Amino acid sequence: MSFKAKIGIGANLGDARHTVSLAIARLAQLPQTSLTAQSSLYQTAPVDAEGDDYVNAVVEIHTALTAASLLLSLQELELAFGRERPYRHAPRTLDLDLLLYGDQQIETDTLTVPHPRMTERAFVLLPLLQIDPLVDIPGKGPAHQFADAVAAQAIQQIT
Ligand code: A4P
Ligand code: MG
Repeated sequence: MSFKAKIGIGANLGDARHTVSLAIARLAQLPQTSLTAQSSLYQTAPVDAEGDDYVNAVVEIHTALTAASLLLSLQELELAFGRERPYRHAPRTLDLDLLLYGDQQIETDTLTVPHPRMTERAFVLLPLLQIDPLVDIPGKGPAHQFADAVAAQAIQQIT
């Protein structure tokens, strides 16, 4: 069985634009997985965080990996890009968030899906709506209804 998943990508250390592009290529190479859509890259002001502007993007994959093993693969990729975790919301070379996994709602010690803060963030919502304008957030409804509330957040399409 295969699931459609959406992954949020963010970086604000080093050559963030290059990192995000490489990360998308690496996601396409995950086992039992194909990349089915990718948003533009966006330059975004940090939200609840410090440091330089971020580069953000969202991709869609079809995958036979379980949500748990997909999360492990995302964390391995973060480490491969030199991610360190000195403190919460610290600047990061690469952050990969599992936003949506099929129509599932998941709540474990290590994984919450849909990603709990995705509806409050332009850097997630705008790229997500770019690749899937009618996307539904399980438990919350159509994603587009949250776009107005984040309209004041600074975000600029760069590719
Ligand atoms: N975890 C639980 N659910 C998930 C999920 N759906 N996807 C757990 C990924 N991880 C999930 O994450 C901490 C723990 O969350 C993991 O161990 C995993 O088991 P983390 O990546 O180590 O820490 P973090 O990213 O610093 O914290 P968090 O809470 O994930 O932060 P957010 O909400 O991801 O926010 N501003 C702009 N402009 N662009 C950004 O990309 N990103 C953040 C991080 C803040 N501000 C930003 C951006
Ligand atoms: Mg994260």
